Amino acid sequence: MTKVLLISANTLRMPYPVYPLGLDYVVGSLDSRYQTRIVDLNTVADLDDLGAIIREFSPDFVGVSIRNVDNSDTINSRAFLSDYQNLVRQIRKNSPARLILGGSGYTVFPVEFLQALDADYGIAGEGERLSLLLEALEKNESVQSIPGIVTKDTVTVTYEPWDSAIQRRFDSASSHTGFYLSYGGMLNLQTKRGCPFRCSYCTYPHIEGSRMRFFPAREVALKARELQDAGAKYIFITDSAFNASYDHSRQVAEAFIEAHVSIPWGGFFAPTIPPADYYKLLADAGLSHVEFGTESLSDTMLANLQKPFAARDVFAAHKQALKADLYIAHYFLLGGPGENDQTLQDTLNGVDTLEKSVFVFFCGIRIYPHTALYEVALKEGQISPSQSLLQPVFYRSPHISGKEIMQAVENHANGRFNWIIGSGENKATRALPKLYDRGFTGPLWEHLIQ
Ligand code: B12
Ligand code: SF4
Repeated sequence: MTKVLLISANTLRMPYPVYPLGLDYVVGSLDSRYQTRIVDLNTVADLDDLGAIIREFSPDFVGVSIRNVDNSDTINSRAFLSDYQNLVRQIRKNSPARLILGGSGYTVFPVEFLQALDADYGIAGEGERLSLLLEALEKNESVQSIPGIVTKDTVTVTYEPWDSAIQRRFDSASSHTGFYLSYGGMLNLQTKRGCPFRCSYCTYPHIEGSRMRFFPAREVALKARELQDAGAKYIFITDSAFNASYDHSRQVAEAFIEAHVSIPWGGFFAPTIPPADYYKLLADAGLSHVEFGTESLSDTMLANLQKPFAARDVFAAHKQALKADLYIAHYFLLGGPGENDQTLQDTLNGVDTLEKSVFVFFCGIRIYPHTALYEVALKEGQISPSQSLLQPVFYRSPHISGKEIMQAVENHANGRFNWIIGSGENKATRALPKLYDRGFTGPLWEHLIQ
């Protein structure tokens, strides 16, 4: 039997450790000819420990899931390439297996990562294609024609959504499931893939595709029940924007009610104008936390960022979510093309009118390939065509500096606890690990709402 070891390389614990959902799908795509094992680095003491696991399992193939490239935060930027290099060194030292990379972070920089980690293969996009890659390798066939496959000779990568079967294999008895259940109790769930919007800085349509592919609502609800029955205390829906289809998200909520899903859940939402009573129905189905990707409250900036809504829509969505008694967070991305004193002021003044919410501000926007922002940055000479963006590079508005933006936000926040600046090294989020240790569950930002 061919043995496949899959390693989740993500050990970031801010804002909290994230269950390696992608690997459930990768394992689910491999049939019984393969003996698979998932190792989550969050559950391994150190790299020596990992070395022992690798030697004992003796895999034919090792897959490494690369989720985070960096923490996308200008204020306290952290990149993870050197950690991945150490990991790969340890794998190579303990196994002659062929090394295959994949994951959402990997998909943004497939050729760069393959080279930097000297891996044998990579799969950009959906990992369900691992089955095709392994089959071709075992039969000594060429792998070049499989979409998304990266080899040492690849210069450009083809991206194609996976339209065949998608199956998640969730193992409630695995040690990593136990880890997430005991640390915050949060597991995660996907209801569809793809985002139809085209926000200028965003990688999601590139990672998942821009065509939405829906999972049947009943199947999603049964999976939610499986997570709940395994002991989950909270479910995060990982869709790029859960409400990108109001119809499908409503069907999922109705299916949750039918399947008696009783634990709270949350996810990312676009603050577009919802149909009447949309948030009420979702709240009745257990939705407790809404995370709006608002980004700005200046209509000029919303247009520049190609957001699919205007400031007035944000206020309407907020009002309806508030009426449904939901916990609300708004995320802001400041410093994009055209940001200036006035647009910033419009945003900060607008934020003051949003009641009972948490506001998270990122001051500076990470530039990723395959985005409209990349083209703007190139045109403005902020980056060059040959420049690698694997180490974080942030867009700088010509009209206002990152420092000035941060200062203005800090001044305006005036110490309010529900105004969080940056990704998680501030006072409020430093307290999170202690709360999880004490048995608190879910994302916990609701405790900051004033
Ligand atoms: C949901 C989400 C979150 C949620 C997660 C909640 C939860 N409990 O699950 C929250 C809000 C907490 C979050 C936080 C962060 N996130 Co986030 N998040 C996402 C999002 C939208 C979806 C991830 C997901 O679960 N997808 C669903 C699963 C099924 O897909 P997948 O993991 O990609 O797996 C598929 C493929 O990648 C592949 N695959 C995966 N592994 C492997 C392995 C092999 C060997 C192979 C072959 C294939 C393969 O196959 C899978 C099935 O097709 C992505 C963007 C996106 N659309 O992908 C960003 C994303 C992963 N996040 C990102 C970042 C940066 C962060 C933060 C660092 C942000 C911050 N500063 O706080 C933190 C880090 C948190 C942590 N502890 O790691 C980046 C990572 C890339 C980068 N720039 O570094 C992404 C890609 C968004 C972006 N900006 O581009 N995030
Ligand atoms: S920011 Fe959100 S809505 Fe916009 S393209 Fe990305 S995932 Fe879609």
